[in-house]
Amino acid sequence: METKVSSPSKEVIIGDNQPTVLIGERINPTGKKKLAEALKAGDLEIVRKEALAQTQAGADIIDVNVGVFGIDEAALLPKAVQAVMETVDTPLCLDSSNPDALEAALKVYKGKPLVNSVTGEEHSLKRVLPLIEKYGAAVIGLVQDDDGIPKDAEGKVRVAHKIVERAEAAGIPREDLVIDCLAFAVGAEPASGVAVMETIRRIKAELGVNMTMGASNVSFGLPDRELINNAFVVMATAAGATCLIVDVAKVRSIILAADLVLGRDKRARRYIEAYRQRPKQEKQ
Ligand code: THG
Repeated sequence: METKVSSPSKEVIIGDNQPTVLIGERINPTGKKKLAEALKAGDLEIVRKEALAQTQAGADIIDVNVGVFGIDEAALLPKAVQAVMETVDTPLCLDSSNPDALEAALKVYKGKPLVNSVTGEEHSLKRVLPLIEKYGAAVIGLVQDDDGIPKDAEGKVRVAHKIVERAEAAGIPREDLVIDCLAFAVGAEPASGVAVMETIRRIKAELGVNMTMGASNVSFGLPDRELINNAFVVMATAAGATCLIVDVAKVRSIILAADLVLGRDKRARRYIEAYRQRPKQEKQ
C-alpha cells in the first residue's frame, strides 16, 4: 500500500518498502510563544524560517499548523501555506481541526497534500471526507470517535475500521488514508505504549493501511523526553508505522539507523549520506 503526497516538483511515497517518511512538526504554535505572537500579528517570517530549517534537516513533508486561540484560522492557514510554498518545494501536511481552514488551505495548495486530520467523530467524517474526495488529497485519520480516544487496542482498531469504511464509501481510495493510533503519555498511562504497538500490528494485518504517529505525546511530563521519544519511534517503526510526525532535526539520525536495520535503506545509501554530511568533529 503506497500513499503518495506531492508538491509541484517532489513526490513522497509512504509505504512498507520505503524509508520512514518524516513530517516536520515545528510549524505549530503549541508551546511556542514567539511563533504564537507572530501569527497573531500576521507575521509569517518564523514560518518561512522553520520551513527552510526543517527541509535542510531532512523533512520529507512539512506540517503547517497555525492554531492559536482567537485567530481566524480559515484566513491565516492558506496564507501560511502560500508562504511555505514560496520558500521550499517540500510537500505539505495541512494541519487544523477547523474544516473551513482545511478547505481554504486545500484551495491554494499546489500538488497533492496530506490533510491532518479527520477523526471517527460524526461531524468530522461528514465534513472532512467530502473535502478529501473533492480535492484528491490524502488524509490522516485519528483513532478518536464521539466517545473519545480509546485506550486499548480493541477500541483503537474499531475506530480505524470505521474511518476506512467511511472514507471508501465517500470515494476515497484506501491508499490515501494514513491512520494515527494516538499514544497517551506513558507517565500517566503506563499501558499506552504497549497498546499502540499492538494497535499498529493489528491495523496493518486487518486493513493494510499506512500509519503515522506524533512521537512527543508519549514523553509528556517526564525528564529527558528525547530519549523516550527515540525509544518510541524506533518501536513504532518496527511494529509497522511508516510515517512519523516529529522534530526532524532531533529524530532523523535514529530513524535512519532503524530504517537500515529494518531493510528499508538498501546498501545503507541514506545512512552513509547523512553521516557524510555531518560536521567532522562529530564523526567517530
Ligand atoms: N498526530 C497528528 N498530528 C499532530 C499530532 C499528532 N499534530 C500536532 C502534534 N501532534 C505534533 N506537533 C507538535 C508540535 C509541537 C510540539 C509537539 C508536537 C511541542 N512543542 C514544544 C512544547 O510544547 O513544549 C515546543 C518546542 C520548541 O519550542 O522547540 O512539543 O500526534 N496527526
